[in-house]
Amino acid sequence: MSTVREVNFDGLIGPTHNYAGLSLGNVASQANAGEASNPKAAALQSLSKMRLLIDLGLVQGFLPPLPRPNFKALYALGFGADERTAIERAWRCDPAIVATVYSASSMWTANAATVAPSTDTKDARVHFVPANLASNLHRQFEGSQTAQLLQQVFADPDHFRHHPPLPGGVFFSDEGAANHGRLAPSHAEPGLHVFVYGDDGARYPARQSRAASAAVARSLELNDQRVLLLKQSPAAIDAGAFHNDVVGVANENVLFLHEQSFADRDLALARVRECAPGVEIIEAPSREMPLEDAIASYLFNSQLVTLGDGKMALILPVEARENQCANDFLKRVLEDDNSVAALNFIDVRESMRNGGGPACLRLRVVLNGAEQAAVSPLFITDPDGIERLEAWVARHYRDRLVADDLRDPDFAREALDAVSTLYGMLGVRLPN
Ligand code: SUG
Repeated sequence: MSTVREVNFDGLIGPTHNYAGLSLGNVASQANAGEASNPKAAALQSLSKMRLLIDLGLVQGFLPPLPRPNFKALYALGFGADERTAIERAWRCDPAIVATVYSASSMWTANAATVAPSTDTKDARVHFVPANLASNLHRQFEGSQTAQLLQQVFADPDHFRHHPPLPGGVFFSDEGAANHGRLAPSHAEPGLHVFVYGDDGARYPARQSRAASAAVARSLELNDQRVLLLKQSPAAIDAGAFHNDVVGVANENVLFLHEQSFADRDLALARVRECAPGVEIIEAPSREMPLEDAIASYLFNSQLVTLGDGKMALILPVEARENQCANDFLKRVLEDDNSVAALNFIDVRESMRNGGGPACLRLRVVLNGAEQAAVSPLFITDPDGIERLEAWVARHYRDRLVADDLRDPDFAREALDAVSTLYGMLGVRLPN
């Protein structure tokens, strides 16, 4: 039996999780701006999701939250050289700036990087391009720190190759694996890399540029014949699909998606069929599943995972069960003759209210046996590890956070101390 498997690295939700309405075009982020958040519930939800995947027999990795607030950024913006002064002055200047440095957005590790397995790269190593997340201020603080974390997780240069985030800011705006899917007969075999970019024509900003997708494909050192660049539908972006993973997900030979994912649907699917022979496309037609319902339910922002028996399961947000169209469509998917054998619904409502479903919360890395052995065990968890993380959350997190709390320098210290305690407990170096 092949020892190649996909390992998911979930983002553990940090103690500053809040609803600041920072993401234009992200319907949930905009709708919940200013609401009270519950960081403790958020983190426990993310840990329950990890536990479910372990129970399903998968290897589960995680990335600890990045330290927030990001005082380095406030100092660099000229707000002063000590924590109290910097928060106070930044708040007086513009509370939105304070919100950006507090954001716990590193939880959405689908945006951490784009990853290519060693079967697909020229030097037969696993390649990582951390996303520059240039489209949003709060997210562009992540790239360099995430890169440092990934280098700790995948430290062995014989197996892993790390590239820097793309330079050039918005000219090469890259949001990582959320706009990338890999199709292959199985995880172990060479795959087709499908990069989906946005373009002009949408009311909301397209957060992945074509130039960035092409640059990521080059950096990953993929075979040109196995790269497909497809344009996202402006209608999907305008309806709230700010990342392509809001309207589709791929796993091995299966592509599960909404009819309105691509600008030119017929051409896109024809190209996919041509480049990935044997692909199984499970498509939700708009008449059965209006785009608005697809986005409200985050049906396609599910994890599609292969279980030990080779069958596939969808890990879906509970919102997909609550939405009539999504629920009916899912019932049909289960009854039809296709690879999806099971549905698992999970509650990640705290993240969902910022536009982050199950698929946003994980970075997928396909690894062979030797590569799995080379991954730092500090970042792989099991039921006991989950319990330790839950105890840490219970000890350090608040169960209510509102915008005004962010101006309190004591809360800033509390959050930073909690995260450095965690890094100390795990034996992981804090990124700077
Ligand atoms: O980048 N929300 C994130 C959600 C990311 C979801 N990821 C994927 N689809 N893969 C974003 O828009 C909202 C933060 C706030 O408003 O406080 C936010 O950043």
